[in-house]
Amino acid sequence: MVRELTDNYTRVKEELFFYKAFTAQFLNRDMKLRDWGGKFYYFSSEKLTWSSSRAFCVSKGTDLVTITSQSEQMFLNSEIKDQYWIGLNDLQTEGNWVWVNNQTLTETGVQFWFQRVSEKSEPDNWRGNDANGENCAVVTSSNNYSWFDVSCNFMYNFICEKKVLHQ
Ligand SMILES: [Ca+2]
Ligand SMILES: [Ca+2]
Repeated sequence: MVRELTDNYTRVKEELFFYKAFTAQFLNRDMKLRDWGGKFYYFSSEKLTWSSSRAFCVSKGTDLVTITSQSEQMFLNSEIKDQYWIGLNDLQTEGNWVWVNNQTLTETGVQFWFQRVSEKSEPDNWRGNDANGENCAVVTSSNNYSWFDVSCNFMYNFICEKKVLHQ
């Protein structure tokens, strides 16, 4: 009973902290805060580079979103329009995609890269826009909410996620 109350208290406290972190600065802006699957999400109204997006999330006690199930991907799809940064990158080692919490795609067991029939599918590390290739991932509503690797220097909206420790 006491344990349960403590957990509930911690969860409510974390939720308040999450909402306060974002609303303090962005009241009246076109941003979205959502509560799903026991986690909290912030859908930005501003567009930033991947690393600036991540820094922003971290400054609010969150991180860029990690997508660890098909149902989570579908929830995000229902909330977005155009491209949003997600916490997936191969900045450290080309072709080795990892989430910001260091989980690999093998560990999470789900991936939603855009597939092409007769050409190379995503991620393709295309160098047409950036000599460094493409090392950061977006989820995009066009192309059936698939993931694309793109230049980390592009400016996109982004999704922050707060994991809740006590559920
Ligand atoms: Ca790459
Ligand atoms: Ca690409």
